Amino acid sequence: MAYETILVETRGKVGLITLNRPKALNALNSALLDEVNQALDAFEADNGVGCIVVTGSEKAFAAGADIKEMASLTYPQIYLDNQFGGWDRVANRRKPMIAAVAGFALGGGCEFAMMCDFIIAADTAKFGQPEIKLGVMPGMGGTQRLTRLIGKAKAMEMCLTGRMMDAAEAERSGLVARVVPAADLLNEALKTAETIASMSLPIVMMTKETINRADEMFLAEGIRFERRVFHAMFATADQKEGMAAFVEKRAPEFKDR
Ligand code: CO8
Repeated sequence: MAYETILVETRGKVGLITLNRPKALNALNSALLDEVNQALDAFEADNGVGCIVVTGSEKAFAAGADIKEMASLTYPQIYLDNQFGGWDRVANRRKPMIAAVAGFALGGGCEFAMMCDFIIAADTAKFGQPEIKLGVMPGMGGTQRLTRLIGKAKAMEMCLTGRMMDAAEAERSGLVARVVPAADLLNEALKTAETIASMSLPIVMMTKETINRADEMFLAEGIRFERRVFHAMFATADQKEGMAAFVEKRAPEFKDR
């Protein structure tokens, strides 16, 4: 499959998507969105892939939705086309996704990173929701996801002023899981993804689905959902294997696919 706006490869059990519009700092246009979804469709259909990493360049993960593509759209056009509705498909993937972010993650770029299950950031990363400066606001989930991740005070300040947050502040605020030296970013993200991909795939996917309930449900309902899924895990061979391996002091061999 030949892609024009992204590079796609598989490294062991990890699917890697590299955003590749260097002249536009990886601005997210419709072609890129379509290609990201095609690549994710293929990774999700491939039982050999256990985790997905999305990354950009040294200078930019992505500098936002493509402003040039959007600038002249009218309200009826953007509404009728459901502009960027395809991002909901990106956000609702079932396999785990890690964003490996160096440089700018602005506007839709920050929102794309937050759609992933967690972010590993290079010490060069800069996060921001500068849409207010363009006379709009975040439109790919940023008002909701950023607020849940870093809290109302910081989310309000960032969305209302458009200021950027560096990697250290992003880690302190809970936006990113971990900050690593820029030179190590891809290796660290791939290593983390390999660790996840070495686990039982169905158990990983059930865990992801259940953690996401924390955002979508009230606490009591979320805890009930967690218990149901936990019980269901005992119907898998991987649960039997994982616990038997611990008791027998050996490494588990997960096979459910
Ligand atoms: N869209 C299109 N092109 C872009 C974008 C973008 N978001 N960002 C950068 N580019 C282009 C520049 O126009 C420039 O192109 P050219 O060489 O043809 O002039 C090239 O990339 C390099 O950029 P700069 O020369 O500006 O590079 P600098 O290093 O000087 O600056 C910055 C880097 C600070 C990142 C700067 O490029 C910038 O401020 N970019 C815009 C950031 C921004 O405002 N992002 C938010 C976009 S809006 C958005 O994401 C809304 C999402 C929700 C939509 C939902 C719809 C339903």
